[in-house]
Amino acid sequence: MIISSDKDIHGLKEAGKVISDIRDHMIAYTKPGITTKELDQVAERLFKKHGAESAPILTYNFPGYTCISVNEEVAHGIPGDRVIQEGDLVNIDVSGAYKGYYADTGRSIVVGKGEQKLIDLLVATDQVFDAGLNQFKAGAKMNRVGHAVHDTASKLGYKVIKNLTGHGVGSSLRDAPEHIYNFYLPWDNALMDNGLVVAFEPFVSIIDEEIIELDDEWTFVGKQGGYVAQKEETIIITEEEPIIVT
Ligand code: M1C
Ligand code: CO
Ligand code: CO
Repeated sequence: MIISSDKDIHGLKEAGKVISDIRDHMIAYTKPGITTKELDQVAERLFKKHGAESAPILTYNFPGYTCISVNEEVAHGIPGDRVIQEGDLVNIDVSGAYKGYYADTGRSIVVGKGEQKLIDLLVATDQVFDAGLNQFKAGAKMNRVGHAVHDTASKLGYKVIKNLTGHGVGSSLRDAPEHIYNFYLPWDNALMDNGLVVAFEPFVSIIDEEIIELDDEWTFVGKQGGYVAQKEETIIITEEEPIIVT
């Protein structure tokens, strides 16, 4: 969506607060011994408490309130019996609707004491995210974002997942633009509108550049089975710095 009033900004910020609060509660509960289903139940309780709705359920009838992806799982992991272990790489992706506005956010974390290579991956993911975030400016070409994402990841010695992208968000889980690429597309001349709301979500990876879907028709894993981390925020593009609502 493109925001057209203070009411929209307010509504998005409110939705962003609810959704990021659910994300942060889930992260706080992500400890060895808890199952991904139990973590999702933390989200269920909070969605209900706030009077918010899960976007994966509303939009796709996804079998969970949130997506929880562990180790080899990259994204869209289905909450279930899997028990979180010390050292796991866990991605929690929360998206939902509150009073008609949609927000989408995700984080990868390492549980407890983890391998150094995973900690390094998370540090790199933050740096890649920030490099991309700096490129959002009304009137600029959208392809600067992917350029900065890919360049920064490469300089740090990492890959990006090329077949996962960010997207417009706000009035639904997936608004226009359909894709915000995490690599450089020279022919893409699209410009960023002032007030455009997007979910920016680079996936930074140790070896893979592509994901494939498992037979459950939801879970994405790396084609080569390597570790991948994501950070996602819902942002409003302005002529100044973007506003992060999550
Ligand atoms: C695979 C690109 C990554 N919140 C999820 C998303 C996409 N995730 O938009 O960030 C969608 C969840 C739908 C089940
Ligand atoms: Co998401
Ligand atoms: Co998203």
